[in-house]
Amino acid sequence: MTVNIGVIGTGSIGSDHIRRIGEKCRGGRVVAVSDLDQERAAAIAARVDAKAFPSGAELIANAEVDAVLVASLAPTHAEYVLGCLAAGKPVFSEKPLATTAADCERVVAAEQAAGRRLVQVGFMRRFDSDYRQLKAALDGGEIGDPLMIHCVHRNPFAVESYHSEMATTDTAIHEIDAIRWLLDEELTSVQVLTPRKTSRRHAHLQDPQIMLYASDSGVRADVEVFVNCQYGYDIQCEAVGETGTARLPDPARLSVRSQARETRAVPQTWQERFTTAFDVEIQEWIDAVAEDRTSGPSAWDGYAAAVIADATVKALHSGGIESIPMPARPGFYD
Ligand code: ISE
Repeated sequence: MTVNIGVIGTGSIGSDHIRRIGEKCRGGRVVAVSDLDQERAAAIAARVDAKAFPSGAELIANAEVDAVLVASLAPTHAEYVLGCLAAGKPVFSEKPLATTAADCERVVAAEQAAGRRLVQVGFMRRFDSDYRQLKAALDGGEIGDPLMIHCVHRNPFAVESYHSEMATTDTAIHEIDAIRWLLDEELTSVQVLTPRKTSRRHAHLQDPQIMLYASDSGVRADVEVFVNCQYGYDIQCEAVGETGTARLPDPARLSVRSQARETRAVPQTWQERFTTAFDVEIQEWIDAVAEDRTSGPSAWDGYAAAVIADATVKALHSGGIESIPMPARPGFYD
């Protein structure tokens, strides 16, 4: 069966997904698109032989659309995901599932009321082969029980509209999900440290930041977010266990020795670093929709990340240690 997909939002990630569904993935095709910028939607629709819809709601309602991919602006995600649940259609929502934990809670409630899992959230680290190897090493007991996780998330520069809270909601949200997934545990408290600010930032921004988390079993995880590091897009993660450590390899790049130096390129963008992970993520989603089963990060994972993000932003402002009020996970999401 070919899954007929409607894509809401044709900005950078949305058009990237449209391209990968057409060129890289099997079993799906884009039949419908919508965007606030209707001209852009029409141009993309013409290019991929899809229909442009004036609104996301009309796209969701269209009978030809089997499943929906939401890649619009973050504050609109919840509304479209709720629309898909009401229509009984599988939906992939780019991260975040919603910009507040309260809106994520509405999605979780609506999905349970629908009686089956229809939502996958775009936490794409889980589809990266390096992260998967790290997870397998932890699950296989290769380093014994985990004690600490050290994460680094650096971007070369941040645009002026990027504000201090986005270090959590836009950037560290990836590590928040990755840490929960790697440990298979919830996070219980958070503190945010604010080092000396880089002079290479827009004046309003606290950059860098260090988030310190504790988990249910007492594992400590630290996340350095530094979004004006100048030199590249650099993602690191190391787990320290009782009998060893496991860390993400550096992305495979040619190492050149010449003129008494060794040099190796550093990726510059998230697209460059994670393009294959995105391909795998969307392929696995299409396969799951075609086979009428669930896969990948759930609406509960989206909700849990939002609860942790809310507490992290609170900790940024308070400077203290904030507890994370995580409700018990409903059996529906086991
Ligand atoms: C962006 O939204 C991403 O998801 C990137 O992975 C992250 O590095 C960046 O900081 C975010 O703004």
